[in-house]
Amino acid sequence: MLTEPFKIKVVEPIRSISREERIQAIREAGFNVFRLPADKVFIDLLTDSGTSAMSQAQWAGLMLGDESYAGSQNFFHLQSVVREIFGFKHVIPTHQGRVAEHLLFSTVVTAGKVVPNNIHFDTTRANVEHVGGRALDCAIREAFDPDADHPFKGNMDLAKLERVIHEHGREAIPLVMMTVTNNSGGGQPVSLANIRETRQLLDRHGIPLFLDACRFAENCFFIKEREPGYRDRSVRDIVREMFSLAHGCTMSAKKDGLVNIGGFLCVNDDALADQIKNLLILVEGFPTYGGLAGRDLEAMAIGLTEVLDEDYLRFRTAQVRNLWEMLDQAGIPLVRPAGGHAVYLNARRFLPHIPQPQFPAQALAAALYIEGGIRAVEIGSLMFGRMENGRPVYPDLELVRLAIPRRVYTTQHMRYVADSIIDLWRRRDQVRGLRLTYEAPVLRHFTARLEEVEPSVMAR
Ligand code: P71
Repeated sequence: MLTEPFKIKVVEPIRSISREERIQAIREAGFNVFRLPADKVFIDLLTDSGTSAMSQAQWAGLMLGDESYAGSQNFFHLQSVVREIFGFKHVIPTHQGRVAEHLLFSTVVTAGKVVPNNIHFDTTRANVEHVGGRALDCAIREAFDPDADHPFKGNMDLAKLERVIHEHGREAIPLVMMTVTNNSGGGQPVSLANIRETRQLLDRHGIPLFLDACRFAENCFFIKEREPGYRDRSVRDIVREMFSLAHGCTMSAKKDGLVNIGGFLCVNDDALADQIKNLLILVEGFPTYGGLAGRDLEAMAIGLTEVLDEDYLRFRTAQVRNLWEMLDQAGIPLVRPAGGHAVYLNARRFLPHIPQPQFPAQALAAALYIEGGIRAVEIGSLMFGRMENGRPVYPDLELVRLAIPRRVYTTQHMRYVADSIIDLWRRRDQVRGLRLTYEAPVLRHFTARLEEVEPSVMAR
């Protein structure tokens, strides 16, 4: 059902600036959309993270903030909600997802260890590598092929995972992660059957399984729609079953927690929880607030409950699918099928004249900004390209992600986005490649500066 199951109470004006102003802005930003001031963006699809509209209940919840340093009531509310939804014993709040990753990996990963995942997201990979570990991607073959259709394209390739275990040995693998939905591979879901089989395989080797849970509700809604045997089960039930298969999870509540800031880490193991809490106190805060205000904990507790509303999830996934369908009908190359939180353009096929060393996906993101004031994000060579033994290595996928913030944009906004992309598609041969003029040693895509390899026709 494509009709929003909410109405609008508070309005945030947005403004479209002229094409000339946009060209000026993207040049000043070094062709990096992260460096654009947000008021120069018309439709902001940079991320679905921390960009949700909160509900009236969440805004009211802010007034219930108990800002006690220790033992805030909002923590106990959050703890009970998380325990009930996910079923884990220890709930450790953090101010966002990557801190949960950092705490977990600094506790269990040491130099030379290996952490497999279906596909690591950039912060997950960076946090594994930061402590000297190796982050390996073990998703099924289809996950790396934008054109392959598969209902659970986020699934783990069990044969690949088993090979990794044999090659490196059980002792080298402190845990295995699974990202639901698989963000770097197109926001594609993982099936419950696949999680169950992964757990069985890991049990045989005594390796714990952790879920990267950011988009757990969207993943579980896809399970209800697509996986045999789950149509009549509630999403809440499916979530409980999914997390019963894991030893813990990391969560960025900025996605399916429907909040602007927040996250947590869950584990069942008492000793591990103690170690993590001690580190939390050092870097983030006391374990009953974890870097957040009491009011933020309250909003998170309420958001986690609201996200399980199936009318909301039906609308949410339909809105993303609708944008995907408008683009697909126009012949635009996309990752198939539509993801849970985003539509991904296949930049290699959109701009076949731009070679990978010239960052085709970044060039497409910049061109889309110039075209419609739309800000999307590159998930390609800028984010994941790296040097290995003095040679550049490029990722398989060269994507531009149009992430849809939750409960923020209307169906008409999505029509505008589709029309802008279709206009750009007709003039795609005018887009030029980019080269780096500045890059940071890690997570370079956030701050990189680039320039066009030759003067663009777009700019005229
Ligand atoms: C997303 C983000 C946020 C982001 C990160 C990097 C560049 C642009 C935007 C964050 C995730 C994620 C997964 C699967 C952990 C995190 C970290 N995603 N796992 O997709 O997608 O969470 O941002 O709260 O620290 O735009 P955090």
